[in-house]
Amino acid sequence: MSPEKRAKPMKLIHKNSSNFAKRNNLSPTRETGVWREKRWVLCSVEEMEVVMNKAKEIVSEYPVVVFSKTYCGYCQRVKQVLTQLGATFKVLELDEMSDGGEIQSALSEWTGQSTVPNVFIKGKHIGGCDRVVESNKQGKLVPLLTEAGAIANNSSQL
Ligand SMILES: N[C@@H](CCC(=O)N[C@@H](CS)C(=O)NCC(=O)O)C(=O)O
Repeated sequence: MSPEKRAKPMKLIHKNSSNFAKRNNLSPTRETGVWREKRWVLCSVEEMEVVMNKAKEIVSEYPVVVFSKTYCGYCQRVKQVLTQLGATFKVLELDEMSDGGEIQSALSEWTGQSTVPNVFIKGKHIGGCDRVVESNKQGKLVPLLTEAGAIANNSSQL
């Protein structure tokens, strides 16, 4: 039987690989499940590691990173907030990337957050839309963005 057929769909799209492996009688050290093009498929741990490293590199490369999906209203809200604050930020639209599902699974394992938007500032995991909006309301977002170098610091002009 092909690995694709052995991988049962689960209610939750993103689960950590060891749980997925246990449920599907797989060796947790060899294979993991990822959501790819509307179905669960098996993916080697090595392949997952490559994607995890890719996600971590992107996060360390840019002051602000938003993992997003084009059709997601929460993602649009986050991008709108950041734009209104005049921040520069890197957006990755996972639904337009061939390895978007794998990246989302890697982010889920890394941060415990399986949804988009998934926002990082200066390499630190911030969270989703609710967290970003709340942090802005509390006046904490602008200092974070400024410290990250995503907003120009105009204090010298005062
Ligand atoms: N309360 C969350 C809501 C995020 C959410 O529900 N995002 C949806 C997309 S609009 C999601 O990620 N669904 C699962 C998926 O697309 O894989 C937040 O503040 O970010």
